[in-house]
Order: sequence, then structure tokens, then C-alpha cells
Amino acid sequence: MSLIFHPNMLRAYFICGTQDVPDYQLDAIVSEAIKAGITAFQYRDKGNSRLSSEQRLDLGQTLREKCRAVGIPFIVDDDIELAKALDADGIHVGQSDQRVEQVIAEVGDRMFVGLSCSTLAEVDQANLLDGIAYLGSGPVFPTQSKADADPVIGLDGLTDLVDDSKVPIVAIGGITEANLKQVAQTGAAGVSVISMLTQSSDMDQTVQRMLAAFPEDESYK
Ligand code: TZP
Ligand code: MG
Repeated sequence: MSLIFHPNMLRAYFICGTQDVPDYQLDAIVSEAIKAGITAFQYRDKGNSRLSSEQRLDLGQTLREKCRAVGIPFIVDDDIELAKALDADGIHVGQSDQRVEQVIAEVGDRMFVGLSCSTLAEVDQANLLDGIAYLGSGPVFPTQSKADADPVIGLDGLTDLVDDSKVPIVAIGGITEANLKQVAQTGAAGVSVISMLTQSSDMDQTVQRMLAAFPEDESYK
């Protein structure tokens, strides 16, 4: 059984893979983040460090079970076969990945779908579709974690996308404890982060600050 999407899942959304931390540390880091109270985890494995499909399945299974044990969604980035094999709760795709219409048609009945949108034109396109649960928008600020990131959209750019989108938006890119409150003021439902958590010296405190900046939205219940 996979979890039904809820916007509160976007409050403290952690993304990690072997491009962010060595594979032998992933399990421990994700476990620590889960213990600290993240509201979603995305397994995103890209680039040179990418594991073989067998290894991804193996590690993914471990991470998937950890998320299941505490009832937070396990989301796979851009790998429909892996998402299916791991019975993921969600799949996230970018604009240059497999077309979102195809993803919705193939797995939309068994997992929720997230889409990256960094321009108003992309949000307008997404608004025409049914079956997208949330959008991921950014980079809001410069990021060290993605070499081929789109141009920075800034807080004003993010606000425009939030105002335009018919589904909740999770902000991404360069989010730190110092800018969390400003990001929350844009109307985003939460933040998705890599380095803020992988480089945190106190994960409990970092996650608490994320949750405090994005209080649980009771109106969704
Ligand atoms: N997509 C847009 S920016 C980004 C991704 C995956 C990287 C976010 O990483 P960080 O370390 O939170 O800036
Ligand atoms: Mg992608």
C-alpha cells in the first residue's frame, strides 16, 4: 500500500543519493533525518556516483522500509522502474525526464506524481493536467548540489509560481536556516533540501526549524 499525498508531506522534504553522500553513509543519514522528523524522503541517484540498478534496488529497499516504518512518503526521482519495484509512494520527474503525462498514465493510479517547474510557462502547462500532486520549484537561491540547475528564480520568482499553481509547491535550491522564513512567506507548502540536512551539525534542530517555518496546515485535513 502506498500513502495518499497530503500537502503537509512537503513541510520538511529531504532529498539524498550517492551524489550527495557516499553510498555507505546514506542509510545512516536517512535514518537520522527520519528520526529528526522529516515529512518526506526522495531517493535521487544521479551522475557519476550512480549505483548499478541492482545496488539501487538493494539500497532503495532499505530506505523504502525505513520510511514505511514511520509513515512518511518514499519518493523516487526520475526512475519509474525503480519506483515500481520499490512500491514507492511517489515519483518525481523534471522537465527533461520522461514526460509527466506518460508517468501519470503509467503509475498515477498507484503513486503520486511530483513535477519540477521553474517558469510560469511550465506551471501553466502543469495546470492543464490532472494527476500532478505537487510541483518542485527552484532553484530559489544558488545551489552547490546540482551542477545543471536552472537559473535562480529568487523569492519573487517563487511567489509568482506559487500564485499561479493549482497544486502546492515545495521550494528547492539553496535553502538554509537563514532563509527559511522568507521562503515560507512566499506561500510555498514546504522546502526540499539536500545540503541543509547532509551538512547539518544538528539534524534534530535543523528539522525542527523547517517544521516551525511551515506549520502543519489544518485546513487540508
Ligand atoms: N533541483 C534544483 S536545485 C537542487 C535540485 C535537486 C539541489 C538542491 O540542493 P541544496 O543543497 O538543498 O541546495
Ligand atoms: Mg530530474
